[in-house]
Amino acid sequence: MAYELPPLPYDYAALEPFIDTETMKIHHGKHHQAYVNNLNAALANYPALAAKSVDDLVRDLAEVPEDIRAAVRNNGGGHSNHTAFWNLMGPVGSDGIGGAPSGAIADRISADFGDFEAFKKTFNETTAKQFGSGWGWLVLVSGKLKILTTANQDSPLTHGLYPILGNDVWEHAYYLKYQNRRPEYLAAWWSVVNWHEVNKRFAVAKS
Ligand code: MN3
Repeated sequence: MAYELPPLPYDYAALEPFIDTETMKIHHGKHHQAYVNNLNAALANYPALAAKSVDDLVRDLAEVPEDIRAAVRNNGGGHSNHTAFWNLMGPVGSDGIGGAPSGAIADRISADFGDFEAFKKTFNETTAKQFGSGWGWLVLVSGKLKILTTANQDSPLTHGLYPILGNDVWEHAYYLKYQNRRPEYLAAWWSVVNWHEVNKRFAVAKS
């Protein structure tokens, strides 16, 4: 079965004023759709691979035949990363969106980074430095939270790590509103983080 673009779990305008409507329409409807289309094209002759969940496909990237591996890495990664990304954000003003974290992830952030402000600062500084396109991630390594970045659409899943939180730092995620001011986008983005979803993903990472 072919991969499909998942519907955005909220309105395109729901992240205003932090992420603008037009950026969300292009990012979801054009960029993410292109990853899905390109992935389906790459796997057209590989039904067994196309039957996997996109996360499993990316996790088992080493098993993908070499001639389509780069296409799967970029487009499978793009599909997996963006699917997680949409769910890791939520409508401004809703319960659990933005503000300080709650639940188990709040305790673990305090334990591993001192406090939420220190964590945010480290996450923003680390992801601001990612050269060109890529992602900033929060993952669990040997029971401890770690912040890392990947280039382009590379996924932590390929490295055996489950993404708990991730932010897209490619210019297409922010250029219309923030132009080249990535640090401003990074600072504003925390206002739309969905802490319910982060806690769900933290539970998966621990399991
Ligand atoms: Mn993107």
